[in-house]
Amino acid sequence: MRTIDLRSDTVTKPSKEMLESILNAELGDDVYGEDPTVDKLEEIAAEKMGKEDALLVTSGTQGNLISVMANTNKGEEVILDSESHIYYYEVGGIAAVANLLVKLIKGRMGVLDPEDVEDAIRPKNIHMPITSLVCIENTHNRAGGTVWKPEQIKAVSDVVEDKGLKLYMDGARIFNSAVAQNIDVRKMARYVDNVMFCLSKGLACPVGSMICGTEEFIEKARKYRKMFGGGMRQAGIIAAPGIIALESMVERLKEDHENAKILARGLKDLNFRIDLKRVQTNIVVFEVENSEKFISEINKHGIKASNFGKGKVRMVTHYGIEKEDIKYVLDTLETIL
Ligand code: TLP
Repeated sequence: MRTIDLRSDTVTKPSKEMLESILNAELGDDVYGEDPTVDKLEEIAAEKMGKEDALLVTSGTQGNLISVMANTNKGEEVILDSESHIYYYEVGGIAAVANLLVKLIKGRMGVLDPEDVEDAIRPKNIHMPITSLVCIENTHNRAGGTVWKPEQIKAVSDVVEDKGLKLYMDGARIFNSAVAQNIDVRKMARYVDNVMFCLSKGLACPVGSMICGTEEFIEKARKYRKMFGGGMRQAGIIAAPGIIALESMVERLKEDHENAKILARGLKDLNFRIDLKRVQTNIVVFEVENSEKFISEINKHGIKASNFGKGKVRMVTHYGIEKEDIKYVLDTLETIL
């Protein structure tokens, strides 16, 4: 029986071209700043985001933690969406490691209202912590892969700038957002001080994420990366597929988005509760009576999905998932029902 793994786009396997690039990569010790392949990847990433500099990190979680710390001082407060990955899925690192307070606000389909952001910023008052950072997530994972439009980022950025804070974007899937809106990723990145994106999700790399920002920010980030054990030696073996990803895996995200839409419409036709407005990229979230039971049932047919809690199931389309796989999933669900 074949397996169709829709738990996440993190399950993607590298392409043949990526594997070959690893064999041919020019390597050096990146802690000494001597790996030319890492240097090249960092240059490309910075250029794509329209930022001065970039840094290869081990994972999105590490990139978020490093970035949050490089933007703040201990004891300060960070404004976050209540369903954000940083708050929800990163083991509380923002409190346990970064020693920051979090102020949660509720976004609408993953997008924060600038007025809510403004209201959440602490006034200057001797008794209060200092608000120093606002984080946004684009695409927003728990909202169902929803995108932030450039003007929505700008509106939050205007508030943040006015109050002298920093704006950070967890752009783990920023290229999905750009491709879905048919815009250059820089149109979004320009309004944030710094941004993280993942190579290891829809772009199909085996490992790695990038953080991008000013030279000063990246210098601080590099120090934190070392502190967290993320200084890697011949990291060119990770960077080489990253270069391929940025050069040739971005446009194909369209296929994942198309497959997600086919899947979502098929689920709706099968009478699953699903909000089609949220299916904007490669994530499909829908409701079932008992998500645990549902997932174990589909597992028997070789289909894997994630339990999103409260009767919600998440399926993510990605490199390696074809239209016929989506058809198989829908046919199988029809039979099970
Ligand atoms: N998300 C994973 C799981 O952790 C839930 C997934 O399967 O979607 N930001 C966002 C928005 C993410 O979705 C993720 C991964 C991360 C950061 C963390 O990236 P990694 O997994 O590389 O640490």
